[in-house]
Amino acid sequence: MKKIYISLLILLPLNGAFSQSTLMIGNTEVTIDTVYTGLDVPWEIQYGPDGNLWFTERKGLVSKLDPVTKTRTIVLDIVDDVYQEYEAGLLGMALHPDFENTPEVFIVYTYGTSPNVLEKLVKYTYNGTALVNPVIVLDNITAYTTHNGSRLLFLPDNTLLMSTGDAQDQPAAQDLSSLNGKILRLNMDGSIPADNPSPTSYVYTFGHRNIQGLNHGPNDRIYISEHGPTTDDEFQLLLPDRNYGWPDVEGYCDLPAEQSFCGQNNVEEPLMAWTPTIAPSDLIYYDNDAFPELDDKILMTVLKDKKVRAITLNVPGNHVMDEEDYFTDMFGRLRDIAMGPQKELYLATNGAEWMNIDPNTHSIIRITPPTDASLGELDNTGFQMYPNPAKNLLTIEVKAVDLGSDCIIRDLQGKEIQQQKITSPKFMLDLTKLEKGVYLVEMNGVVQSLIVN
Ligand SMILES: [Ca+2]
Repeated sequence: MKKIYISLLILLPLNGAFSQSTLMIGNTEVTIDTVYTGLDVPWEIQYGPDGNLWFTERKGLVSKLDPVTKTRTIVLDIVDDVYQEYEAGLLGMALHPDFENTPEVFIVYTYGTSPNVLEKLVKYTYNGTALVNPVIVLDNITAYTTHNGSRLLFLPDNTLLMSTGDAQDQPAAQDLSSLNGKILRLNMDGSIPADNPSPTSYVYTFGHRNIQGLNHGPNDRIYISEHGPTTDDEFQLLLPDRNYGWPDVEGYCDLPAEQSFCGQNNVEEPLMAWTPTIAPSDLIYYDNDAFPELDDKILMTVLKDKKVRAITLNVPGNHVMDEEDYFTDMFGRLRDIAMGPQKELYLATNGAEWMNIDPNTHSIIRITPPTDASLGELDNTGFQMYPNPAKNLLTIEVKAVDLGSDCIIRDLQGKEIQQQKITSPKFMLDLTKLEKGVYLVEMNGVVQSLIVN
């Protein structure tokens, strides 16, 4: 694959936010652009069969976003009904598996008033412009300001999995009569599937703390990610009727008390446990050779460590062979990931901090792998800069026409960080005062993105 230095032939976008650039990922040049920004904690994103990107915002909005025109339409506003504080709010969403014929959307949100916060799963119908006719599928689940799970996933048999958190009541995770600290399996009408581990219980798996990732992997397997306490975030293979250990086991069954508990309680150990914690969130299985670095890997968004972790599994899918990190510190905290029909990736970014300080850093970012056609169209216009990513020093080579103009470095909001007059066709920039992250380098109307690490 041919390597092209310059790639960014764009003007600054209207709102000053990160617009479009390209980036080498290994040997693959991908295009990166912001599909939408200025959001308030986009939590769940899913590419719909209608060609729109559907997403929730935690304060209580469901939107669909046309990824071509970048037009956002709010289809549900339940801000007044949602209890939103800290991690609670409108969280998970799943479109009906046959959405084109049955346009139903399932969402999970917290409601009530503190300290009596509850969580419910509600089904809406999309009438072409809005979500209407709410039907409660399951409610009165204990919730809290933190640890509310809420990922949804349809299985091939049209039953629905829903993760619930322990809602800070740790023993509930081992209590099979509680709906907390579980993955529940339901029929779409809220009834209990006859082939659940117990035909009288929603409980599918138990011993969970706070599952934030839930999705299909290769070979009909299902994988989850889960937040540990101060240690032991986990990546797990989901098997029905298994105990995942919390709060008696953290991470692997490695301490003496854990080994004893695991031996007696049918505990499924994680495939990976991460200490220090990274705060894993949702995941997808990527299966396309357009992006060979990511092909055949589980891609898991990571909040605290602000990256995508690519996990390589063995063929049976029960052992992690390798882990690699991508997009580290580029977009802030990463909450969710989705894939579109061109095998492009969408990331929901959640700012720089746990608290939602600056909603303008909450965005949906697109990463598009190359096609032969798009590679052929790229042109070597403008200036060259290298290395990229850069650490302390950046070398820039410009064309004669650029001499005398200004070289400006901006942040992704378009704010000017650094500026200098171009007096030489080749010069160096000192980057030691810049924080790690993505910047825009602008010269004579041409803008390129720069990663500082
Ligand atoms: Ca352990």
